[in-house]
Amino acid sequence: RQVERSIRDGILRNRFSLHYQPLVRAEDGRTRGFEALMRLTDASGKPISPGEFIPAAEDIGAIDQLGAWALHEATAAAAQWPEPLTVAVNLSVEQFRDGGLIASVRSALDASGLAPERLELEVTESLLISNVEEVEAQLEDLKALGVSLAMDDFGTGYSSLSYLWRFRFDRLKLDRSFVLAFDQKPDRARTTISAIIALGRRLDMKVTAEGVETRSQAEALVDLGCDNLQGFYFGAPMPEAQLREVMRWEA
Ligand code: G
Ligand code: G
Ligand code: MN
Ligand code: NA
Repeated sequence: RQVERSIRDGILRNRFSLHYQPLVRAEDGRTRGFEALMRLTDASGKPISPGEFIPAAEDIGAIDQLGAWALHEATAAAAQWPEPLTVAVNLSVEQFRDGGLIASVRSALDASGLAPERLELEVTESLLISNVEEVEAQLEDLKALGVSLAMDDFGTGYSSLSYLWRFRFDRLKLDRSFVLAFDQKPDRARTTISAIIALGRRLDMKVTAEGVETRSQAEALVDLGCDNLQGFYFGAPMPEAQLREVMRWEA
């Protein structure tokens, strides 16, 4: 398949990169960190959607290598940012299969010198569908390294609530469909989101709303008590060079 060729080619020719999207604090709108999002271009420089190349990379067994690269790249970048800005890296379920994940995270932390508290790892609910015990053991090992763990895209999976009690995630990232729901059924959206925030609180998790695109959405989410916000309203994913510009740091 074309996308598989682009992945193999992309690895050989360094066509993968990371973009960074700001994650802001609800109480004052200040940036507390960035989520790293993987990007790939084809030979002509045209971007290939992560929605396409991530699953393909999982299929062909390339995600371990790419995931390890992303961990190294993102931690190396974040180590240059002002403290205490954090970086979040997405992990694929596949990275929990071969047993090399913990070593890979440790190696990225060691190589970059980044304090573990400044690294956040995002996993989706699908992680907890099979091999729960094995996965949980690895999540414990990751926590023991001092990194924090976020449940991503919360509310889209099959398992949402049934697995929440099983493991102490530090953060819950509300899927952006909840934010979209504001524009359709504001009252029901409000009730649903505030119940999830209350649940998160009770389970000692911070709650991030994703996909915030408008000021009125941001205000409503702050009112409801979200801890952090992320979305195009605050900033789209951008290359590191641009991020430095936006944040006005010296290179
Ligand atoms: O980047 P985009 O904004 O289009 O992301 C699309 C999807 O790809 C999201 O579900 C995101 O979690 C996933 N994704 C982006 N970067 C990475 C990555 O580095 N590793 C993994 N496993 N998934 C990623
Ligand atoms: O699954 P995950 O949450 O890791 O994926 C993040 C994806 O969401 C990325 O593809 C990113 O480009 C996209 N994204 C980030 N902010 C917004 C937003 O405000 N609106 C929309 N529609 N997508 C967003
Ligand atoms: Mn994510
Ligand atoms: Na998400």
